[in-house]
Amino acid sequence: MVARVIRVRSVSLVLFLAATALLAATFEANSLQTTVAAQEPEPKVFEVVAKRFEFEPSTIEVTEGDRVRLLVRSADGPHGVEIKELKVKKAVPRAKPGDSPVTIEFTASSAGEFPILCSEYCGKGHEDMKGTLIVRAKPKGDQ
Ligand SMILES: [Cu+2]
Repeated sequence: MVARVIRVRSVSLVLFLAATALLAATFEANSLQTTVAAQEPEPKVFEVVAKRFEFEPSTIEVTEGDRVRLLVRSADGPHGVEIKELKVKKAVPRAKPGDSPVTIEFTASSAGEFPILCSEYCGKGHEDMKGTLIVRAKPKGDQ
């Protein structure tokens, strides 16, 4: 009987040690992840409204190499955001109260001016619904 109690105790001790080791390992992995995440550049965030028949703002300016995040909402019916050169294409649904915006993320990998198009037919002015993404060349000497 006594031996049995001791055995139960040592089993729980082993379990406790294993759990502690696991916890420590998890903690280490987590802090490692945090370090990696901290090295990634923070995205440049733009709130964009898509409406018949324009994007607001219609011009978005970033620097080459920037990570870009667009938070897009429709102010009326369904629209979409398409930047062909960057292989961006995402539908923006009809405006509904309480909706969260559509998130589009990409890296502005090369300098230039890229048309932002509406990818969903949204009415008579659809073809004219255009914005511009301006990617400025990275200043020289800046890595
Ligand atoms: Cu549209």
